[in-house]
Amino acid sequence: MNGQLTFTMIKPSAFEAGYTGSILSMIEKAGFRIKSLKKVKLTTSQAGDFYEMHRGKPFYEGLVGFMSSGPIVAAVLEKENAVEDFRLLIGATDPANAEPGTIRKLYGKNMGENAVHGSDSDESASREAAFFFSSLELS
Ligand code: IDP
Ligand code: MG
Repeated sequence: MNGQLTFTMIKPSAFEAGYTGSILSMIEKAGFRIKSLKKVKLTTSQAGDFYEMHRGKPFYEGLVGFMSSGPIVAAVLEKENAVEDFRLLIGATDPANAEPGTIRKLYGKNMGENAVHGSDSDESASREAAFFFSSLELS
């Protein structure tokens, strides 16, 4: 059975552009409930740890620099089949390849500044939620 939770971040460029309200509205309209929510600014070290699995890839340094360049909004979302349904809602990693009507198509600029993060598995969702939120904030 697929899990009920996923984790998302509104990335610095989308936050800075003032898309937070519109993106959260799209998420709620798509049937996700916001379980936990906060605005934070990551240090480069924290962003580096969050994206640990990408360490060594050509885009890693740029990704870490970008994700620590300004505030982000982190959230845990609840819905049946959350991980898969949320990936459909956000669209492909590169906004240019994302389906019309998806969050990345609407609010992403390019492959790096693609508006939002979405967990890729139930295991990632658990790890990522615990990275940002205490057990009290997740209850
Ligand atoms: P995902 O966010 O769609 O799961 P991942 O492959 O997990 O994509 O990559 C994490 C993030 O790293 C992407 O959302 C994007 O911001 C950035 N990224 C991935 N591949 C590239 C690339 O080829 N160039 C620039 N940035 C990239
Ligand atoms: Mg990913």
